[in-house]
Amino acid sequence: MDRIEGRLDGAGLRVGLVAARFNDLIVDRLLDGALAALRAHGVDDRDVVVARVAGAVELPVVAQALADRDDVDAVVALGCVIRGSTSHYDYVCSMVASGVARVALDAAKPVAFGVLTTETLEQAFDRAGGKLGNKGAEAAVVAIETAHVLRGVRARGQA
Ligand code: INI
Repeated sequence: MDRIEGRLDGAGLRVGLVAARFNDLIVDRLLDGALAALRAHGVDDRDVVVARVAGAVELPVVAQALADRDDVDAVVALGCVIRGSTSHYDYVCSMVASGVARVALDAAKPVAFGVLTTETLEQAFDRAGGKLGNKGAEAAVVAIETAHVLRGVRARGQA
């Protein structure tokens, strides 16, 4: 049996982050968590690029531009959609979720989904460094892991 698992070593990995400004009180915490997690796992600050966009709807197109760059190995998309603050919550959630998923498949690179979709601001705080952890940090670690899994799968295929 050939088992391929992703290491959580970010040394040498080049990571692009795209973060929404909408709900920046939350998204800034997700971004801080993601950057801290990348550093903690050995990603060099010089190998990190951060782009800011207006809202969650704009995340996929900029994630795509980052993923298309030869000098980016993995992308992390960060945002926060809160049901209470919009009547078009479902549209925003669906656009960002399907858009980010499509970018990952089209680019064949990890595009981690660090977008909170919550009912309330309190639930968002809980997941942005509160009692339920930091989903931005978790997404960053998943990006590192998935980049290694992809490398492993591709390397074995060439053997
Ligand atoms: N964008 C978000 O990131 N979160 C939200 O909760 C949100 N709400 O509530 O509407 C939101 N809207 C803006 C949207 O992402 C786009 O920026 C806008 O529609 C322009 O394309």
